Amino acid sequence: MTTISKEQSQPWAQSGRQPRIAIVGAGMSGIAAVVKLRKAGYMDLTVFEKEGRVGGTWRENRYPGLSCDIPSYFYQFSFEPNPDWTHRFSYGPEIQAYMQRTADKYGVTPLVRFNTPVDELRYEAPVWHLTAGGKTEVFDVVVAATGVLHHPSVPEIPGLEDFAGEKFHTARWQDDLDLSGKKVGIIGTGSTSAQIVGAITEQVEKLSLFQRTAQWMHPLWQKEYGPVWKFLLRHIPGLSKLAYWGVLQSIEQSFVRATLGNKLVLAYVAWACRRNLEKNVADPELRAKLTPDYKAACKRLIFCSSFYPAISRDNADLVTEGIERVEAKGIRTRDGQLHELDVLVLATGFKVSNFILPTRVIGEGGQELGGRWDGTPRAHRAMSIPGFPNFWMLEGPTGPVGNISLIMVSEYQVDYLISSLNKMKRDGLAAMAPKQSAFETYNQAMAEAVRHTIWFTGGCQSWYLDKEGVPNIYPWTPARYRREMRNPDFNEYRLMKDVAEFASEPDAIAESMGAEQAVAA
Ligand code: N01
Repeated sequence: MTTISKEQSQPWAQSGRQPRIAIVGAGMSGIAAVVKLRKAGYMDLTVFEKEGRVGGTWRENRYPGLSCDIPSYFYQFSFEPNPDWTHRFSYGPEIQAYMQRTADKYGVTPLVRFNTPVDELRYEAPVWHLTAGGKTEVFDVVVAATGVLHHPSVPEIPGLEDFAGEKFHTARWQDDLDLSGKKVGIIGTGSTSAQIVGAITEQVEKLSLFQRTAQWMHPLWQKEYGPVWKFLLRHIPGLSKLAYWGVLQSIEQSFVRATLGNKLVLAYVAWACRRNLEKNVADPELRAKLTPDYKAACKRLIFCSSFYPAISRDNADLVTEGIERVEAKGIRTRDGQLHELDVLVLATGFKVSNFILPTRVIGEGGQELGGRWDGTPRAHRAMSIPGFPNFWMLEGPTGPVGNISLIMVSEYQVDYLISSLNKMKRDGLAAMAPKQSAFETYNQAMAEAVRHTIWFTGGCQSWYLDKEGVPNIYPWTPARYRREMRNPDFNEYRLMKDVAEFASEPDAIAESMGAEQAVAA
């Protein structure tokens, strides 16, 4: 622990100074946080970024075919409408350029300490001690904007280390690798894999796709935007907003309803996916292998029009026999066959239970976040955790992450954070954290409601499920989440004026740690 002066530990809302806010991560939610916090008058901001550029997922993912399956006019910041999107569904490099441009334009970039991963966050009421790059500093508020899909999940397949060719995870794409004339193997059949298969099959000598589970796919209605439309967007006031709102409504009324269990929309999605498969895969044997045995939209629905034509090509092989092991020359499947490969791509997804971990986060009473979660991360309204005062997450556990714009979700969450800071300022609070009881009520209601969603009833395994097999995802409509984020109920929080007094109350600490943990302690 660093020794700090009395002035440094004086609650910001009682001393009239600005709160020192640390934002961990300079991806899209970190950028949104800086822009909106500054607009709201919170100016003392420091962003810690583990890599050398802003952009988060769009900086890390550079694989061929990378695109966003959420329409461009909806996958943008509300404060930075872009009339120049070239396509209805933007390609990765264009989104990354937009992130960089926005960060530069709004003065985010100079606030970022690049190549500075945060090692530890320790709460010493009422401030956080943040250790990064061997240095410990004090902050009043910490905002974890670390994203969900950023820790590559590398499968434990025997022999993986023995492979003699190039081998990498999709989020670690080798930029200078020429795939022409190569035998390429891809393990995994999620959204990432579908986009890569669609993009590279034509150029490689042979593409072997190792499928453990077939996926339902909806066509992606891609379209290039012409100059007239871009001119209108630029010059007609409100047209950009209308486009944003139009897409929001169409998604909320269609795919969102499907995932939440609306039978009619689900029937449409199932029909559209089946028709997509039948129309685009002529070979009945291949079609059978590509037909999932669970309901459409149970896994994160894939939107892709290039996959079926690519996997139907003569140089593509869909391997459904299980993987026995990896060898120096390729992959041996359980039927004894060796699939020779020059390049092995792991499209095996991400460790989705980590969020800010493995950063050590230590809250009240010395409790560690990793231990508290124990592989089953939960949060109050996807943003805060009992026992971790003045600590907020963007895109934290239990948030709405299924088939909608995460930029929109992050912006709602930043608005909620600002309302909370304003409350602290108004009431001269030293700290706030959700009550254990409010956290439990929220999570129990969620656990009940999520059982009616297709993620639970659809009969599949997916990254939405936690280690208990329960979807860790917001089970109501995004419109409801929007209302909740706009109207915080501060009765759900412990609002602390005098932290020293609070810390000496055993009952309060027990509540903050959760009853069982406190008993064990
Ligand atoms: O990862 P995934 P992803 N042996 O977890 C397989 C977002 N995204 O990177 O289904 C063999 O979906 C696994 O098999 P199974 C989007 O939210 C968005 O593709 O578990 N196979 C599965 O097929 C998406 O949902 C866009 O049986 C193994 C695959 O690997 C999320 O990112 C674009 C295995 C992992 O699929 C993640 O997508 C791209 C093993 N040991 C991604 N382990 C947009 O357009 C795993 N698999 C916005």
